[in-house]
Amino acid sequence: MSKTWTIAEAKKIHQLPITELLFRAQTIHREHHEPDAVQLCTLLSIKTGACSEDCAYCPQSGHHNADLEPERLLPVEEVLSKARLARERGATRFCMGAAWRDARDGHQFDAVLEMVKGVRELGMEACCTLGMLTDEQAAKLKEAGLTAYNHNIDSSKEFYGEIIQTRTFKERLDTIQRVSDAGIQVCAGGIIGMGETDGDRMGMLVTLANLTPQPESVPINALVAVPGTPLEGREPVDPLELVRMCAVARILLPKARVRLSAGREGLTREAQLLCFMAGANSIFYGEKLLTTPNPDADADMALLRDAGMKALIPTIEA
Ligand code: SAM
Ligand code: DTB
Ligand code: SF4
Repeated sequence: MSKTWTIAEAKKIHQLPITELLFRAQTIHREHHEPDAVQLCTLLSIKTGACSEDCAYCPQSGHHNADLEPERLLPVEEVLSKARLARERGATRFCMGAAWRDARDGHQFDAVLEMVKGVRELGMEACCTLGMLTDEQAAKLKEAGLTAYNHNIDSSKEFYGEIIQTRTFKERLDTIQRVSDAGIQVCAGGIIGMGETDGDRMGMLVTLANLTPQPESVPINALVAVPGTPLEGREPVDPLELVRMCAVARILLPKARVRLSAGREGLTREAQLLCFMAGANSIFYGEKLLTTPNPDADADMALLRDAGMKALIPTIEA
C-alpha cells in the first residue's frame, strides 16, 4: 500500500526553498529513473475542433471562437505515416488526440483501433485521448495494444467547475478508473496558469498521487492562452512555478513519467533544464501540440545534446 498524501503535506513541500525542493526531487528521481534520459512523445490531433465540451482553456471547444479549422477524423494511413515520421525523428511514443466529449462506437472508433494497432506495429508506444470511454471501448483499446490513455483532471476538484461546466470532475475520475481496470496505463495530469491557487495545484497533484495505481505518466501543462477562448490574454506562468510543479509531481509520484507538456514554447533552455532537474523526464516532441505550436524538433535535439542528455531508446516488446 503506497502512502496517502494530504494537501497540507504537498503544500509544505511546494513552499520549500527551490534549492531544497530540487534536491529532494532529484534524490527521488535518481532512485527510480535514469537522470539523463528524456522520453520523446509526438502528438497528433486526429480529429480537430467542434468539440461539444466547454473547457475554458481549449481552442477546440465549439463553445468558443478560436481561429481554428475543424477537421474530421484523419484517415488511418495518414495517421500512420505521421507516426512513421515521428519514429524516424526519434520519438518512442505516439499520442493521438481527438476533440470528442466521448468516443462513439462505429466506424470512427474502429478506425482509431486500426491506428493503435498500426502504431504498435511500428514498435512505438501508442497513447490516445478520446474523451470519456465505456468499459467495452477500454477493453477494445487494450486488445488493439494501446499502451496508455490520456485523460487529464486538469485542476483541483474545487476549481474544476470554474473552467468546465459540461462535465464533472467525478466523470473524469470514473473514466480514469475504467482505463486502469482495463489494464491500460493511465496518463493523467493538468494545467497551471488558469487562475487557480497554489492550493488548487496541490489538490490536483494529491488527487493524482492518491490514485491506485498511480498514473504511469503525468503531463504538466502551462496554459497556452489562445485568442477566442475565455482564458485568452492570461499572463504566462512564471517558469519557476512550472519547475515547482514538476518537482512536487516527482516527489508525490516517484515512478511516474513527468511530462513537461504544453507551454514549452515560452520557456528558455535553462528553464527547461531546471524542469528536467526537478524530475520532468518526458516532453512532447515535434513542431505542433494538437493545434498550437511547440518547439522545433531540431531545437529539442540540440538542447539534449548541449546538456549532455539523451532521448529515451525504445525498449518496447515487438
Ligand atoms: N477531448 C479529450 C479530453 O478532453 O480529454 C482529449 C483532447 S484534450 C485537448 C487533452 C488535454 O489537453 C486537456 O485535458 C488539457 O489538459 C490539455 N489542453 C487543452 N488545451 C490546452 C491549452 N490551451 N493549454 C494547455 N493545455 C491544454
Ligand atoms: C496533455 O496533457 N497535453 C497535450 C496532450 N495531453 C493531449 C495537449 C496539449 C494541448 C495544447 C493546446 C493545443 O495544442 O491545442
Ligand atoms: Fe473538447 Fe478535450 Fe478541448 Fe475539452 S479539452 S473542449 S473535451 S477537446
